[in-house]
Amino acid sequence: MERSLIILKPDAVQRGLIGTIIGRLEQRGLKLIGMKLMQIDEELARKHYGEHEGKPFYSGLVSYITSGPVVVIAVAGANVIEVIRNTVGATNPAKAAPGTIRGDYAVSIGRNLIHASDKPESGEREVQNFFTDAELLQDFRRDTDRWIFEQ
Ligand code: IDP
Ligand code: MG
Repeated sequence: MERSLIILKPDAVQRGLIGTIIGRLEQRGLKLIGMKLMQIDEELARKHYGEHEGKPFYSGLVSYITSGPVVVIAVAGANVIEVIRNTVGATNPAKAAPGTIRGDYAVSIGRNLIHASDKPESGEREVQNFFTDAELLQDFRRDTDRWIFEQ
């Protein structure tokens, strides 16, 4: 079972898009197992975006992600990494397909609304960076699962 971390970035919160974006994730059929509103501090931001250290956009990225409250969400299920990345759309919203979250609600790469883990190992690491085990309802039964996954 894969796990993925989603972050509704500060621009999503400021623009009042929390409900809209979570609605899209729910409608896709994703099972949310953890969710909270928080402000990311610089230490956590640097840990989360460690792979980008040294790139020209890194300091702007750390300022952006720490600039205001975010909503962090953990998702569990088969293939959730691929499914969520496709729902989120390309990193640069100018190139993201219509119908994706970034393609429908954003225009600029430095304000692209949402983070989603890019591979299963990052999903695991990122979920553990943001949630304690006690905050995750990993095993709750969802009655609609049999209508979303072939059993
Ligand atoms: P991803 O969020 O689609 O996985 P990454 O390449 O992992 O994209 O980049 C992480 C984040 O860094 C992006 O979501 C975006 O917020 C920011 N970013 C990436 N490239 C640029 C850039 O060229 N200019 C400004 N910000 C960027
Ligand atoms: Mg990434």
